[in-house]
Amino acid sequence: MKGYYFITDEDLSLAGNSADVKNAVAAGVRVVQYRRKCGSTQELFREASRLKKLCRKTLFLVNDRVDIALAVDADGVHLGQDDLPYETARELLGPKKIIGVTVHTLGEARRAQSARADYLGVSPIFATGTKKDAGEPTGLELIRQIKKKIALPLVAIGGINLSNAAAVVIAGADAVCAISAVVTKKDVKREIRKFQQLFK
Ligand code: TZP
Ligand code: MG
Repeated sequence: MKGYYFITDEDLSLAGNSADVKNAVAAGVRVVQYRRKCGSTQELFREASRLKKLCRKTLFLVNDRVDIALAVDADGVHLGQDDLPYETARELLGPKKIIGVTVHTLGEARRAQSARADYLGVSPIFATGTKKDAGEPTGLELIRQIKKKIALPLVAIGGINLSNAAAVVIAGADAVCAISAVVTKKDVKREIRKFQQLFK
C-alpha cells in the first residue's frame, strides 16, 4: 500500500476505465480500485470482471460493493462509513481479502484499527469536486495525527494534485490517490509516474 493508488472514474475519464486501468498497470501501480457510482449491478459486474483481468499482478479492489468483489473474486473492497459495516464485510469476504475503510477523524481511524481494517483511506484531505458528499477537508494535520497514533497504512485522498502531493507524503501518507489530476489528462501513465516519483 505504498505509492500512488489508482481509482477509476468513468465520468471524469478522458479515455475510459479500461484504458485508464491498462495505463495504471503499465505505470506499475500496486492497487487499482474500481469505483463506479452508477450503472446496473450487471454492468458493474461485467466491467469489474474485465478490469480485474487487466490486473494480474496488481491488487484489484472494489469500492462499496462487497457483492461485486465476491462475484469477480477481487482482492478486496474499500468501504466508506455508510457502506456495509466492516465486521459484516469481513464475514462475507473471509480472513484473506483486503478491506480498506475511509475515515474522516482520528476516532474513526481508531475504530477501524480496532475492527482490524487492513488500511485507512483518509479523506478528503483538500476540497474536491470529484465526490460531492466528501465532507469538509481534513487538512494535513489529520494525516500527522493518525500516523502518530494508528499503525495502519494510510492512503490519502481528496483534492490531491502534483502541487500539493509532496506535502501529503511528507505529512506521513503511505499512499496518495488523485483521481481528477490523473484521469482527465491525455497521458495517464505519465501523470501517474509523476506521483510515483514522490515516493522515490
Ligand atoms: N473519496 C474521498 S475524496 C474522493 C473520494 C473517492 C474523490 C477524490 O478525487 P480527486 O479528484 O482526487 O479529488
Ligand atoms: Mg463508499
